[in-house]
Amino acid sequence: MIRTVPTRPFEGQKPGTSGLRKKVRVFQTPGYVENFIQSIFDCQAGLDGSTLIIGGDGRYLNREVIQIALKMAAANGVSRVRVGKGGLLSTPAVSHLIRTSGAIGGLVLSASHNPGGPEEDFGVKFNIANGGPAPERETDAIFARTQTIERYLVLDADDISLDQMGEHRLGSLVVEVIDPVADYAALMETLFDFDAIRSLIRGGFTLTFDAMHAVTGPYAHEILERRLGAAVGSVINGTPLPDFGGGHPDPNLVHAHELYETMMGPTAPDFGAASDGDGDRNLVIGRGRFVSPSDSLAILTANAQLTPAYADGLVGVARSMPTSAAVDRVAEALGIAHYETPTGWKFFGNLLDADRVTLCGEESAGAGSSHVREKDGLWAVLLWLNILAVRRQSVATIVDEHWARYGRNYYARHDYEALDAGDADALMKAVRDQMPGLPDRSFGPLTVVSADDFAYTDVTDGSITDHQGIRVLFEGGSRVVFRLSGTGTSGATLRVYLERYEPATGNLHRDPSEVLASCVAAAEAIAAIHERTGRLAPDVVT
Ligand code: VG1
Ligand code: CO
Repeated sequence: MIRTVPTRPFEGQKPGTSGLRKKVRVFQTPGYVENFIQSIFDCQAGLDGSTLIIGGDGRYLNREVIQIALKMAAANGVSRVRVGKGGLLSTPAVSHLIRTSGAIGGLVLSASHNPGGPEEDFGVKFNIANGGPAPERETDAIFARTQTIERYLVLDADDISLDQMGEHRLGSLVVEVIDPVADYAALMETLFDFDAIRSLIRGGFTLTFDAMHAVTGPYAHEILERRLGAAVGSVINGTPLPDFGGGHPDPNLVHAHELYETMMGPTAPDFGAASDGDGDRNLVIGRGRFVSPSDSLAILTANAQLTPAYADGLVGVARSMPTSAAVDRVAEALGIAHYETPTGWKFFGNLLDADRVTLCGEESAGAGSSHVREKDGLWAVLLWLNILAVRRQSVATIVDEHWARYGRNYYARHDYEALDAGDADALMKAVRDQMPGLPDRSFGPLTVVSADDFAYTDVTDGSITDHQGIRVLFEGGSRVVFRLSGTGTSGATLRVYLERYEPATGNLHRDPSEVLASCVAAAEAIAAIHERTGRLAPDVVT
C-alpha cells in the first residue's frame, strides 16, 4: 500500500558544493531524509516508469536510507532501481551506471571525505541523466521544494535484502541488486592498456593503494590485485566500514599520513595512492615524491595521449578556479582550450556534454574525464599506472621532467575549520570590501595585479554563478584565493589557497612552505585571519 504522509518543511535542506551534507543525527530527525528525497522526486519530470541508480559509500545510515529511498521510489512510480550489493556504489560507478542504464538519475548516499559514524556526517547527492551532479538550477529547485513540501509518498513494505543479488519486488518496482564493481571494472578495461600495466607489475613494479576503509576497497581489490596482478595486500584498509575505522576518508597528507610515511620511508613501493569515502578523489605519491593534485592534473593532461582512451588527444581541459594554473600551461603547449570553473564537479558537466573538454580536475584531489560525469579516484590511479607502464620512469622523474619543461606552480591550501559562521562571513566581507584598493599594492615581494570575486558564466547555457571565491593575483603568476567551503557540517570552513609560479629556469626543488611564505603573509595582511578568527594557524595544510 502506498501511504501519503503529511509533513512540514525542515530548515536548511540546501545542497552545498556536493549535495546535502549534515550530521547523522540531523538526518535521523523523523521525516528529514524523506522530505529531501521527496523534494528531489517532485522536481523530476518523467519519474513515472523510469530507472534510478542508488548506492552509497557504506557509511553509518547507508542501508537504512537506501531502504527508505527504495520504498519512496516505489511509491513515486519508478519502475526499476539498480542498487549495489550491500548498498555500495562509488560515486563514479553510479555515474557510469546512470549513463549505461538509461536512468533518469541516481542517488549517492555519501558525505564523501567527511568522517562517518553516529556522531559524524551523512549526505545525499542527486545525479541527473547525464551521470553528473545536478546543476545549480536543479539544486535550487530542489531546495525551493523542501521549503513548501507538505507530504511524501512511501510504500508500506518489508525491507529487501541488499545482500542478495538479483531482482526483488517492491509493489510495482523492480529492485535489481547488482555487483557494484563489475560494470565499472569493465569500463576501466576499455580505457586503459591493462596488458601494459600487468607487464609493468610482473616486472617487479610495486604499489600500495589505501582505500581508507571506504567504498573503493572492493573496486581496488578486484582491479589492482585480481585483474592487474598486484600482490595481495597491495590494497590496504580495503573493507568498507560504517565509521571508516574512525578516520576521515580524506586522501590528503594529513588524513592519509600513514601512506605518506610509507612512501617517504625506506620500504616504499614504487607507487602509492588513496581515495576518499565515495571513491571520486585520488591522492598520488611516488616513492619519495608527493604529487600535488594540481600537478597531477597537469601531468595527466600532458601524458594522457600515451593511453588508449586518449590516444587521439584531448579537446580541452577544465580546472576549478582554486586549482593551480599548472594545467593551463600544458593546455597552451598542446594548443587546446582550457576553462576555469567554480569549485565542485557540477560545473564540468556541461563542458563535457558539449565536447569542449576531455579532462577536468580540482586541487582537492579530484580528477576525471569524459568517461563519466564525476571525478574518479581509481580512474586517475589507472591513468597514472598506464603512463608509468609506457614511460618506464619513476613518478619523481616524470614530475621533475614536467617541471623542467613547464616550470612549477608551488601550491598549498590552508583550511581553518569549524569557525564561527558570523566571523567567517565578516572576514569574507572585509576582504571583498578591500578588493578595489588592492591593485598595485605590494605585500613584501608580491605586487597585486588584480582582485575579484570569481563569477562564472556557463559557456553552454549562459547561466551565471557568482561569489565563488575572492582571487588576488600578483605579478608573475602568484595568487591567493579566499573561499568558504560548501561541504562542512559544523560552523564555517575558510579555505585559503596559495600559489607561486617558478619558471623552469628557477629553483624547482624548494620546500613549498618556504616558497609560499610571502603568499601566507600577504593573505594575513589582507584578511587578518588571526585577529578575526582567533586562530593562530590553519587546522589542515594540504
Ligand atoms: C570540497 C572541495 C571541492 C570538491 C568538493 C566535493 O568542496 O574543495 O573541490 O568538489 O569538496 O568533493 P568545499 O566546498 O568544501 O571546498 V567530494 O569528494 O565531497 O564529492
Ligand atoms: Co568524494
